[in-house]
Amino acid sequence: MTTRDERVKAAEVAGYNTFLLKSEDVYIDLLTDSGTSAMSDRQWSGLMLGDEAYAGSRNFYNLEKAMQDIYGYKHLIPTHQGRAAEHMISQILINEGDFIPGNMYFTTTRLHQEIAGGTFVDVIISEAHDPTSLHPFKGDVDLDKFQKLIDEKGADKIPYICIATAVNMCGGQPISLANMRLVSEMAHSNGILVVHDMTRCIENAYMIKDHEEGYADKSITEITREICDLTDAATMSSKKDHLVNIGGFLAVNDPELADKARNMVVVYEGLHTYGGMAGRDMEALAIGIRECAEYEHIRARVEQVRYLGAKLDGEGIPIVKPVGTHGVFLDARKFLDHLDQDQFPAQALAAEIYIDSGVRAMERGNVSAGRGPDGENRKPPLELVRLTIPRRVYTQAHMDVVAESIMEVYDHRGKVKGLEFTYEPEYLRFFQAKFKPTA
Ligand code: P61
Repeated sequence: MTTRDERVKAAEVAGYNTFLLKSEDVYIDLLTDSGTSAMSDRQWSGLMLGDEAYAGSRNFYNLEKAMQDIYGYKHLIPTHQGRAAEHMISQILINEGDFIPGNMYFTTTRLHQEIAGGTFVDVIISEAHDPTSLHPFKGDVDLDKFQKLIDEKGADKIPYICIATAVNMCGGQPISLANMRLVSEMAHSNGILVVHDMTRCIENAYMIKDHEEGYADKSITEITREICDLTDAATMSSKKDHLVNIGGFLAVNDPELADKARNMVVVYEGLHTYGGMAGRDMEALAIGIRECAEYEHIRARVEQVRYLGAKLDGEGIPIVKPVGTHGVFLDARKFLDHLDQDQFPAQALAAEIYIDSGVRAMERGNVSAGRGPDGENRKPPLELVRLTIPRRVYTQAHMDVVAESIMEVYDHRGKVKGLEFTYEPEYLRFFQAKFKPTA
């Protein structure tokens, strides 16, 4: 525990950026669910079975088998985390001047597409940009938007469509299998590949089981396979669903694409049988892949997120609804409706919550979206603060403490000041930017 005075000081030193706080100054850490989940006894035991041979470690083959059993992709190229897989697939498939449609942007994904010479195009349904829309599958693709892009730019300028499961930036919102099937058909009939950002695929599968018609009696693994079978390749940040602190991979079906990726991984990550991970980490990951698909686990995980969401919603706090899979997202635009979007309300709100209680959250709005090619802030429709729940770490009592703090901040919301940059990095500015309160 820290005192309020200590937190006021810590927030100032961190430039009002929760990424720049020291974790020892944080009481309940809801910055991210990335690499922050608790490994099980079985995963910890796996660490002791590390085969640290440079080449052909037995842990690699266990990992490859676990990935193939649960997701069904043919080839596995391990990486140290998700963005390394995004880098490789972008460099291999995108040519200068290409367009890459996706169901909402993700920060690292879009950046790698841009670095490779591509332009990201948002084709998610409009409901995804509206925190109050109760659409049950806000991760769905708007097929008219996708078709329009094909008509306007030509299918030969679209190497692939990137489909995320449990779409992060709009609140961990699922895509339905019915929609995915149509997207896959439309893409493939135009010679466009489907690349799956499967970082939270198991969480999406739970949502499908929970409320897509016809799936209540299917298992999480059956649903997961059905999702993956509609796609050609996948990027994975194993730091989320897979319950490990580090790791990721690229998975592909086409052997030629696999060869290109294997050739590239040795340049940037390490040999193709470890890709930047230690043998022991691959073993813990192989075990995590199987554990995360267990119904009891995924149900407890998503329902804990829903518990916090229901609590805040019940108190009239503006949140993104329906509550998604990995966190509760506060609608900062509504919460701090006295601030202009260029005063970074979500950044200011995340800092204020930290000062109130030591709870650390993350900005997901104007700062995260960065600047467009014209140099202006992108000003995304969603201006959110993400209260992200790590897996198997916190209890419902922790959720109660978080809810109390949010309610307290809500009571004095009119006093919260906006922010302006004092330092703005070129890439992924939200990670390292610094701010000061506006006068
Ligand atoms: C997160 F503020 N997510 O949610 P890597 N795709 C998706 C992700 O959620 C994801 C990656 C790819 C993080 C960490 C993080 O703007 C940020 O293993 C859907 O982190 O490289 C990561 O996977 C990249 C936080 C990343 C951010 C980027 O907290």
